[in-house]
Amino acid sequence: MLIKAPMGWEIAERGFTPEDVYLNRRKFLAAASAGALGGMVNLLLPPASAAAKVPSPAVATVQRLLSAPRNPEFKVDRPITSERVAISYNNYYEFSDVKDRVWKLAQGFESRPWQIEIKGLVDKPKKIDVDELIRRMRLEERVYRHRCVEAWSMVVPWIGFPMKAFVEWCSPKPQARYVRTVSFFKPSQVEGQRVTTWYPWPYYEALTIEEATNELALLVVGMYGKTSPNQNGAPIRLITPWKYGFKGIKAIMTFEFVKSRPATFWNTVVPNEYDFRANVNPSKPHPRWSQATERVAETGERIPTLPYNGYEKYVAHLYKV
Ligand SMILES: Nc1nc2c(c(=O)[nH]1)N[C@H]1C(S)=C(S)[C@@H](COP(=O)(O)O)O[C@H]1N2
Ligand SMILES: [Mo]
Repeated sequence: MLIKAPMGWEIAERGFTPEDVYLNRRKFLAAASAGALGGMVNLLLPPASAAAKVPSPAVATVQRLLSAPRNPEFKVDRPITSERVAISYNNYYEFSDVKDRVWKLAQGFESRPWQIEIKGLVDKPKKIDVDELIRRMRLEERVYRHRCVEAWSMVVPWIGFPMKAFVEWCSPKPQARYVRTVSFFKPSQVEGQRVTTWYPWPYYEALTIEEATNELALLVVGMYGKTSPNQNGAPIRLITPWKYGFKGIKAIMTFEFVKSRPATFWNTVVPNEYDFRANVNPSKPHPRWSQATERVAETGERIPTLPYNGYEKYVAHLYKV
């Protein structure tokens, strides 16, 4: 025993993955607590340098994603889009305005480690690492319709946690009426921020507190049972399925609680085409095209668009005057 346990650590130090190290450590602790060693346990503890390595927070995130249950409340009467399509046909202007180039350009993007800042009208402004935040939240999978303002659509199994739980954890002051979200500014890592310099980078969006704490608003950290790939907004993005896709800001760094309605990216760039609410509405055409139908991205099939993208019963009350 005295010889065997330290050897396990030496092997782990020679370059096994954090997961192996973590599991070895668990085995070791289980053996140590089995009783045979009694008061000698401390002598067997690994050096601080080895202990500091594990378990990595990102590994803990992966383990939590794998056990996130699907929420049966959210069913869609259409097939789930293939993962291949959902992760290779993307809108993400920080990388490119060409949808099938985004995933390639996004491969080298550093989406971890990632600090999130919570500020503005909150009891206590704070910063938290994304994996620490994920550890604190109850993850679930939700299959949602996903409708871009350009009139293509998908059905995606997202994994995340309700924004409502996050807002409660932020503890906003009563004067806070909106949640403003801001993405990253890293022109050295992303081509779009170097080339399309006329856009007001970084991407920024906002919701009313009522929208943000509605049951549907989801902060997404994974999809198809894995952590989100960079092109879909790793490490954390918003999904508001009753709104056009552009409200679903990717790679969020800042959440700011404010009193008056903040400016938003697309509404600032083209105010006559993209409004603040951006609720899916088949009877209100875009100035340049109809919104009555949508093209299923995977098949090319044309189907009718539903009011609030099919989520009327969850959100229509928010917009009654
Ligand atoms: N930061 C950032 N977030 C963004 C965008 C973007 O260009 N930058 N595009 C939006 C648009 S227009 C859509 S339709 C969705 C697309 O999400 P998906 O690629 O995961 O399908 O992301 C939204 N979030
Ligand atoms: Mo979009």
